[in-house]
Amino acid sequence: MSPGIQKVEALDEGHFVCVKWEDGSESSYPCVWLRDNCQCPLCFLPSAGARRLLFEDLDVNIAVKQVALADRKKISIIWPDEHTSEYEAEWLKKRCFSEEARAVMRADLFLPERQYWGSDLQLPKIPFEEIMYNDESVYKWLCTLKKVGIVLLTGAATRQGELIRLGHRIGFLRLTFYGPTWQVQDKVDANNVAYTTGRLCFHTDYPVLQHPPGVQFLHCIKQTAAGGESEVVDGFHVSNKLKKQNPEAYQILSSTAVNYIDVGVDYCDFAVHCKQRIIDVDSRGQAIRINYNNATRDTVLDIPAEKVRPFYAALKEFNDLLNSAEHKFTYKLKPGDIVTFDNWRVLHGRQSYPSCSEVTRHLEGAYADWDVVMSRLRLLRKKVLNKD
Ligand code: OGA
Ligand code: NM2
Ligand code: ZN
Ligand code: ZN
Repeated sequence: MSPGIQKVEALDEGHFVCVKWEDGSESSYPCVWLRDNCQCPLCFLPSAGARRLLFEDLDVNIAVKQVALADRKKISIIWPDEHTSEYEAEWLKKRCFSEEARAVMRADLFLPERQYWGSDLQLPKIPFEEIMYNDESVYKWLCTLKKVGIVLLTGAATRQGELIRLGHRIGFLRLTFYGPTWQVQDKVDANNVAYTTGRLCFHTDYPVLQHPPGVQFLHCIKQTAAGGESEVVDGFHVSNKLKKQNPEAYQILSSTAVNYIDVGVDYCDFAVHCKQRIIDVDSRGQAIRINYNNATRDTVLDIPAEKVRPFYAALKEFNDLLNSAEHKFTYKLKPGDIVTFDNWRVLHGRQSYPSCSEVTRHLEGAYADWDVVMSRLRLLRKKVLNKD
């Protein structure tokens, strides 16, 4: 419950409304924002939870004509054209513009909390069947996936189709050129290096797509006796290390646009090209997505010749850090295991295994988008914790 309102007044010639709360704190709201967010049925469509007011009809220099405290839980504003708006105390409190209040709202909406890990990873595990019938378990799964970046689901059936069931628990899977789900096994004339018995060094999947899949699922249906072990590394943790140890390498990898290419036929024929920074950063220089697959990195490298060697040197530094014993975690999937991980953060690889005329190793894979996963997480949080 938010505190009631003690006092409300217009400041700065009506350009701000200052709310004094009963707990003694104060919040100041710009009038242009208040007018823009009028909640009346003319300005807002509750059934869509969306603004009806057109930007054309918003005066960005608007000032209040009159502001009043309707009761301790509501203020009302009369605008120069006599339009009237009401705002609830709780609604206002949540949208306070102070640094602290914005940080609370940000955390609530986007769950930015991360637990970094290295070889010490305690791989979180949840029984697959729990995910199938228990919403609380799905909530726990998705929260851990967001925070840690990897969760192992155990005890699924050892047949194709389990990832489709898992997808239904979130909403829907992400379709790509490799199909709604895809089969990782040794194939003749493989259209991807993943479909061989070769070692895969640390990579994120599908950096050739402009918006690479946020979440990846790999369901082990059959596992080879020799080889085929999995490796994972926390790409954000390693990026932070690189930034400290070798700021120049970090600068190069977070600014150089690298070409990726994928041409072939699978679900349908494709010719995909894209440019990505290997360490994608936000406006504050924080890593937000790793885009690195050495197999699909193009032969075309669109940078001046003198920048080529420094680029390779920087990538070597990053690749070495990824592979350091301190950072990587090794495990072997068992039939019935489904590893689920943040494909924007966690790089994965596998050891090679002997090739054989029979299929000795078979994983079914699928992708989901973070938008879909976070949406389900928010809905389940509301349901499980019974809050909004
Ligand atoms: C892939 C992949 C891992 C494995 O298919 O992209 O990384 O263990 N597979 O086969
Ligand atoms: N597969 C596993 O970036 C990539 O090519 C990753 C994708 C073939 C769907 C591999
Ligand atoms: Zn209105
Ligand atoms: Zn992969």
